[in-house]
This record gives sequence, structure tokens and C-alpha cells, in this order.
Amino acid sequence: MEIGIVGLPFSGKTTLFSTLTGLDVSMSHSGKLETHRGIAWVPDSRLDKLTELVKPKKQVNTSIEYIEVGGLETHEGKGKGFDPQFLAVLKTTDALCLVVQAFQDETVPHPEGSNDPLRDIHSVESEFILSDLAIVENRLLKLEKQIMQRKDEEDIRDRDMLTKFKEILENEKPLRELQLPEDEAIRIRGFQFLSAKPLLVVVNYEEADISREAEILEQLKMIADKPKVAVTGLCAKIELEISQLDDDDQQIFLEDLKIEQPAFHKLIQKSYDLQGLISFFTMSEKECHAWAIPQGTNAQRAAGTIHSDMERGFIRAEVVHFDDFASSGGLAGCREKGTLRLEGKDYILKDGDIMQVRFNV
Ligand SMILES: Nc1nc2c(ncn2[C@@H]2O[C@H](COP(=O)(O)OP(=O)(O)OP(=O)(O)O)[C@@H](O)[C@H]2O)c(=O)[nH]1
Ligand SMILES: [Mg+2]
Repeated sequence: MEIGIVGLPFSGKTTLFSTLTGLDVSMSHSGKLETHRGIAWVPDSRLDKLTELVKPKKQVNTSIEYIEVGGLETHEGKGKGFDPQFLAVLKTTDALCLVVQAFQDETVPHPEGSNDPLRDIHSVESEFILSDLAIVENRLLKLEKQIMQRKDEEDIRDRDMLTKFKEILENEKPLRELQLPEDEAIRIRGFQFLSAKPLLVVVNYEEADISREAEILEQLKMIADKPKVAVTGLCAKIELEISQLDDDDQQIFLEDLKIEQPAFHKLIQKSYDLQGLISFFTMSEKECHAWAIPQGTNAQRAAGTIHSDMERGFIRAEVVHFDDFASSGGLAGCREKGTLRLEGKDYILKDGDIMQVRFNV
């Protein structure tokens, strides 16, 4: 699972990237044409609780890879735009995280001269739309030529689909707003359109504004209400400090700020939810492990995320929900209450299920 971090220059992308991944890349920031990659562990209090109860040797959370690319630049004489090299990196990601500057700092002036999150979201989204439109137009030209020579059904289907996309993009609307029939939803993936990717907007506000978060985000409600879009806020500078503290100091810091968990934890969770992912768990003396699967995944497919042999040789799964496990204090209690049950391959996993796969290869 990969998420691209984008935004205007100085919006706080690198600060956020370092917060999420724990990597210090400030020193290596030698040129604008650099991309940074790193892993963030997805916090999950249920998995923490499982580890507490089961006491395995190891705990493994799910992870997300974040990739930061350089800011949207104004190129002399060429207008504004993302570097094509960055666009290529973004295309292969599963979702985009757009950072907008809402903090006031004399030493970090906004490239447009003032803070305006809506304007910034719009200008970055326009870049996505333009990039997609160029791909659509190119492909349409080729398809028309091909169809003139030979009427291929698949080409005609693609042409009709892309013609529909072209109209949406020309109206400056992102493709993620489209409700597509299933076959088109599958075919669109191959094009890696940027405006079709789920979008998480991160408003980077000032420390003094932490208590005003609800008010700040309210102004972006019309963006947050759109399909496959989520909006969240944080002060990247403070979050970076929090992420560098050990657990005890972190707790004191959070109490001082009157918040329960670091805002970047919420952000990671939202990146996860935005992609329609849920978690299930496996546990043994060796490790308690969280696994990411798309909502609606059945037990056999889910077993494949653990190991392909488990999917191939799937017989049954023993399943209990985390809530039942935690309230019973262990498997014995679950057996007594009948909450631990055997499920077949078609069972659809729920977020928080604990599963043990029986398989034979
Ligand atoms: N006051 C304040 N400054 C911040 C905040 N977040 C980032 N900064 C500062 O803004 C400057 C730019 O931050 P970066 O994280 O490097 O921003 P960027 O988007 O990666 O910038 P480019 O990669 O150059 O486009 C740095 O000096 C940060 O310390 C914040 O929440 N508040
Ligand atoms: Mg940067």
C-alpha cells in the first residue's frame, strides 16, 4: 500500500513525511528533484491489547509506504506544473495525501503570498486533472486511428469510456467522483489516473490553532463530503516533535495539548480507511499480527495475504471477533461462550476479526 505525499512548496511535506516514517531526510534534501520513501506502522489499539493478553515474542502492525515528491513549481516560461518525474512516481501509488499550508510563519512565506487551503487544493487538483486529460486525449487519438482501420469491440468500449472521462475532465472534475460500472472500474485502474485516486487532504495549521481544528476543517466540508476524499488537520511541526519522544514523554506532551492521540496517528488511520481497508489479526506464541484486506474479502482470499499456501490449501478458519476475545480474556472463554466458531471459505471477514486458518497443501 503506497501513498504519495504532494503539495505546494513549503507546505510541510517533508516535516509530515519525517513524522510518519521516523526518517530524518532534512539533511539529504540536496535538490528539489528528490523523492523520499519510508514506512509508517498503522497504530491499532486492539493489536496492542492482543499483545498484552497473548504475550507473544513479537507484534507486527500493518504498514503503509509514504512517498514524498517535490512541490508544485512555477517553471519560468512554462507555467506551473509538477515535474513529469514526480507525476510518474505518483501514478503508481494507491492514494494521494495533499498537504496544504495553513500555518503562519514569517520565515516560511506561502508561495502564493497568502494562506488559502481551498485555492491550494484546487490548484493541485487541477494539475492532476490536466495530467489525466493529456493521457485521455492521447489514447483517444490512437484508438480512433485503430478503429478506422479495424473495428475492434474492445477498442470501441475503451473509446466510449475515455470519451466520457474526457468530458468530466474538461469540466474540471476529478475522475474519482464518477460512479463507474464494475467493468469500467477495473479498466480505469490500468490508466493510473491521478484524479481517480482517493485523496486525503492534510491541513497543516499553526500550533495555536490545535484547539480550533473543528472550525478550520468546517471550512473544507464541501471537499470532505466528496466521494473518496477525506480531510484531516495537524500541526506538522508539533507532530514531528511528538513523534521523536519516547512513550512516557509523549503521553505527558499529549496531556498538555489536551489530545488523546497524536494527530498523525489519526492521519495514518484515515489513509487506511480511505482505501476501504480493514484489519484482521492472527496470533500465536511467536507473534500477534495485523493484516490489511479490502472490505468484503472472504476468508480464503484473506488467508492468501498471510501465505499463498493457506489460500490454496484452505480448509476452514477459526474466527472470533477481537471484542469477544478481549471481553472473555482468552480463547478458553470464547469457546465457553460460543463466540469462537468455524467458518468456511466464503465467510466475509469483519474489521477486528481474529482468524486461525486450517489448511492442507
Ligand atoms: N510554523 C510552522 N512551520 C512549519 C510547520 N510545518 C512545517 N513548517 C516549516 O516550514 C518549512 C517547510 O517545511 P517542509 O516540511 O520542508 O515543507 P515541504 O513541503 O517539504 O517543502 P519543499 O519540499 O521545499 O517543497 C520548514 O522550515 C518547516 O519547519 C508548521 O506546522 N508550523
Ligand atoms: Mg520537502
